[in-house]
Amino acid sequence: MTYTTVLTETRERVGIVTLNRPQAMNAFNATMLGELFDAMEAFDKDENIGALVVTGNEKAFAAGADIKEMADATPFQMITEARVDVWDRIRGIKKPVIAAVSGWALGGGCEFVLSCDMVIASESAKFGQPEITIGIIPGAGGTQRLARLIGKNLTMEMVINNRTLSAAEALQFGLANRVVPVEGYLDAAVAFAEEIASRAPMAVRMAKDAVNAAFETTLTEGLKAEKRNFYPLFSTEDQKEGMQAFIEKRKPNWKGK
Ligand code: DAK
Repeated sequence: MTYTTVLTETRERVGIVTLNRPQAMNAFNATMLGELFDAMEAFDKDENIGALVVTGNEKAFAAGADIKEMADATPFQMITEARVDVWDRIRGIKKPVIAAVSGWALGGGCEFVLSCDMVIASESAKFGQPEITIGIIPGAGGTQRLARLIGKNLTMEMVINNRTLSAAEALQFGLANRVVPVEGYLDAAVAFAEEIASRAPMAVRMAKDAVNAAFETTLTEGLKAEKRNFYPLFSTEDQKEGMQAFIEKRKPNWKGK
């Protein structure tokens, strides 16, 4: 598949998608959004891939939705046009998605990061929801996912008063898993993803699904969801292999089934 606004690359069992509109600080226009999710879904279907990394460039992960593209939109267009629904496609990705963030992650860029499963931030990463400065509010989940992740008061400050978070603050408040030097930040994220991609694929898939249930429902329902994902793993060859390998004091050899 040839894309015009994203680059794709495979390293071992990791699929990398790089946002590639540097002239616009990687702002998401309709084309880039579609290509981003097409590329992610292709990696998700590829059994040689165990985890995904999405990144931008050193200066900008993504500066949000393309303001020039949406400046004249009507509410009707915002509701009906495909570019709005498309943001939800990330929820269908079954494999772990790691955001490798350097520079600006603003507006929809920050919201996309919040929709990923884990975040590796370079020391220059900056996260913010500046929509208020252009007369709107976050529309791709920022108010909800940020509030769940970092709490209400700081979310209010970010959303209402354009407070940005540094990489160190993102780590402190649980938005980033690790902060790494700018130089080599993508390699660090890929190494992190490679470790995840080397684990038992079905268990990884069930684990992601179960953790996500914690954000969708009550504790009682969430515990049921966890059980629903736990028991079937005992029908996989990888569970037998994993436990036998432990007993035999050797490394497991995963089959992905
Ligand atoms: N859109 C379009 N172009 C952008 C852009 C953006 N978001 N951000 C930057 N650019 C363009 C600039 O216009 C400039 O283009 P030229 O003038 O050279 O043609 C070029 O990128 C370089 O930007 P700057 O000259 O401004 O570079 P600086 O280093 O001075 O500043 C910056 C970098 C990232 C701090 C600044 O560019 C900036 O503040 N950008 C805008 C950030 C922002 O306001 N983002 C929020 C956008 S609103 C929804 C889903 C999603 C959304 C809404 C609804 N639904 C599903 C309902 C999302 C909304 C948003 O994200």
